[in-house]
Amino acid sequence: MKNKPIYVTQPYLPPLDEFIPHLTQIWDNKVLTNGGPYHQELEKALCEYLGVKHIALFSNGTLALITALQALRVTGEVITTPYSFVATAHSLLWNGNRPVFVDVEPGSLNLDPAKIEAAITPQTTAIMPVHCYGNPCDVHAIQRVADNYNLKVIYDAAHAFGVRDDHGSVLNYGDLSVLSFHATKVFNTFEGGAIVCPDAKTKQRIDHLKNFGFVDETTVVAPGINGKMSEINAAFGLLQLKHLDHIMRRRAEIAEIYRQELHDVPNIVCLGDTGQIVANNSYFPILVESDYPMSRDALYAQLKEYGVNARRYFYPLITDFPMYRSLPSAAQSNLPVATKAALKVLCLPIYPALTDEDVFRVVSVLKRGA
Ligand code: T4K
Repeated sequence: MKNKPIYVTQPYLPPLDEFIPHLTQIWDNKVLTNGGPYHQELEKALCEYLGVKHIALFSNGTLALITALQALRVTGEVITTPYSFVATAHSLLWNGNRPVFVDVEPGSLNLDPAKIEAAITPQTTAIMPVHCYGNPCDVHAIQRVADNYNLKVIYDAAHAFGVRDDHGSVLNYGDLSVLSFHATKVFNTFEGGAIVCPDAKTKQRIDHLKNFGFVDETTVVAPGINGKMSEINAAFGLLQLKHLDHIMRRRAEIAEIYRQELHDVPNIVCLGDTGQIVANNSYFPILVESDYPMSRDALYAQLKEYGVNARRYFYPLITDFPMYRSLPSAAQSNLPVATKAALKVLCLPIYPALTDEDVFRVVSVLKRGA
């Protein structure tokens, strides 16, 4: 019998009957979007859950990134990582910024603060690091460089929902942090995203920008965009929040099985555990080292044969895509750590509906290969 497919992730869907009353409510009051009651309620609930001051909801994380850059009036060059989903750098191009790629640290695969300074020029105005896989960047070192050179810091925190260090939410670092609530994320609203901001004035500017720049019925103060989250998405988010403890617990259990089972498999290295007090286990990345009996790509193909759809996040590097590769900072010689990591990484399946049996099926393929 063919094994049922296992995916790298699958969204958590609460029981449908729990969503029906929300739909009835939306049908009754006929407010579908433009900052309706569910939108407002979700913003409040997320501030509380995440431990942040202000949040502006968006229709997706990419529009939130683009708007964050607009809100801070970022111009010129922005230092960022090649080791991320392509939306990180695309948001810079959409904003007319020039991405300047800096290599990552080998342990976390996050932007290496020690290499930022050498990439700063008179045109540099901001840094856009990514908390890759939800593992926090070296936020204090990044802030020191930013302060020295008067640069803004916008975190792409698409993976970092709910992650905390010993000061609280990692979303409070930098000038702004941007979340994604895409279906593949720990917390999802089908599509969705948010900007976390430190003060009411910035949130107000962001709220105007995501609503075409309108401040009232007849006044437009900026060339804004339509980035609003609809009531259906917001209501689904509120429902997801109720199930988040279960979601987080199950993810942690799965991560624990992988760690225990894989720690003595030669030449398989589990990433993660880099300074967070509360992790979200949004991904489970491993490195397939060169002495493993088969290549990363052969292992990826072998897993597929057993119905296991692992993913090579993040291969290719952003700097390998045609719109970036001719930039001087995109040269492989500038990015040796990221270049190696992209050839070794494999993200293993992790999501609440995955059973222990499924997890052991994944592990057994990795052990058989070794
Ligand atoms: N910054 C970073 C660092 C990001 O990782 C992302 C998004 C963004 C910014 C931008 O945020 P958004 O604008 O997306 O809010 C996925 C997601 O589309 C993307 O959101 C995510 N990062 C990226 C890492 O992964 P794909 O092309 O790999 O997704 P896809 O469709 O292959 O889905 C992966 C697996 O998930 C499927 O094999 C099955 C499962 N799946 C997926 C969907 C969409 C489901 O079971 N149900 C679903 O509805 O990009």
